Amino acid sequence: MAFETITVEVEDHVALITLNRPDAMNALNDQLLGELVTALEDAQANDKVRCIVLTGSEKAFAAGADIKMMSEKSFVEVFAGDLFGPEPDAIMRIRKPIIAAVSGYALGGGCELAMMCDFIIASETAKFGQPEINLGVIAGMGGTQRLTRLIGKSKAMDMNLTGRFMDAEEADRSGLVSRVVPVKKLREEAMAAASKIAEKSMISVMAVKESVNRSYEMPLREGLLFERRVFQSLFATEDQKEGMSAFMEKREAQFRDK
Ligand code: DAK
Repeated sequence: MAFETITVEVEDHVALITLNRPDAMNALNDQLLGELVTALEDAQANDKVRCIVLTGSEKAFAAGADIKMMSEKSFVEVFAGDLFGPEPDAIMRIRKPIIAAVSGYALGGGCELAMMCDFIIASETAKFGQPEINLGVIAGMGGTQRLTRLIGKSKAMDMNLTGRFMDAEEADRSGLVSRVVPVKKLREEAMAAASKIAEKSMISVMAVKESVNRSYEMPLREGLLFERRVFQSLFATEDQKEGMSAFMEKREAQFRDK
């Protein structure tokens, strides 16, 4: 399918999805979010794709939801039309790992989109923020929820109440991102991480994603039980036999996702 607001390239089992509304700092409108969901669902259905990288431009991952699109909307339109309701749900249903590669601004819905991904690799120029307070609203796609779980109440309150931006160094220190790399290396690092994941058994990869995500939704005791049962069930796979045999035979494992 031809997209207008994103580009998609599949390379070495990795789908690289790039947000592409350069005149609007990749602001998220209905079309962009719709195309993004389609591209992610295509990647989920494509057996050649084993990991996904979501990125923007050097200047902006995404500067938030499109303020120009939203400004004149009424409560009834936003509520009855469930503005930006279905898309986050669809993104959360993707079972393959998604890495956000963030350079420049990741603000409002842009920061929230990055947090919907499984982990964030940031460039040194990345700036995260939930500045919706400056627009007379609040975050609506996880900025008061996911951000609080990731960086704690004090910093999440600070970000959401003052609308200040957090630079890459602070985001790294706060646990919002997994690593920070030079801006010119961002895409390469994210693709390398995705390729590394693509070498693993997809069964284990999807099991990790489900298990880590459970830790946000279950009490610890239930989460630990879920993890243990998933761990035990992986002994029913050929990939477990292959992985452990390869270790003992001092060779690389050849996983077959079985
Ligand atoms: N929307 C639309 N256009 C945007 C934009 C945005 N969020 N951000 C930037 N642009 C546009 C600018 O209007 C400008 O367009 P022209 O004037 O050239 O036509 C162009 O991108 C370049 O921006 P600037 O000239 O402002 O560039 P600067 O380098 O001076 O500043 C900036 C960059 C990113 C700091 C600044 O543009 C900025 O503050 N942007 C707005 C950031 C922001 O407030 N983001 C939060 C948006 S609200 C919902 C769930 C979630 C949400 C909504 C609903 N529901 C469940 C219902 C989410 C809401 C948000 O994200």
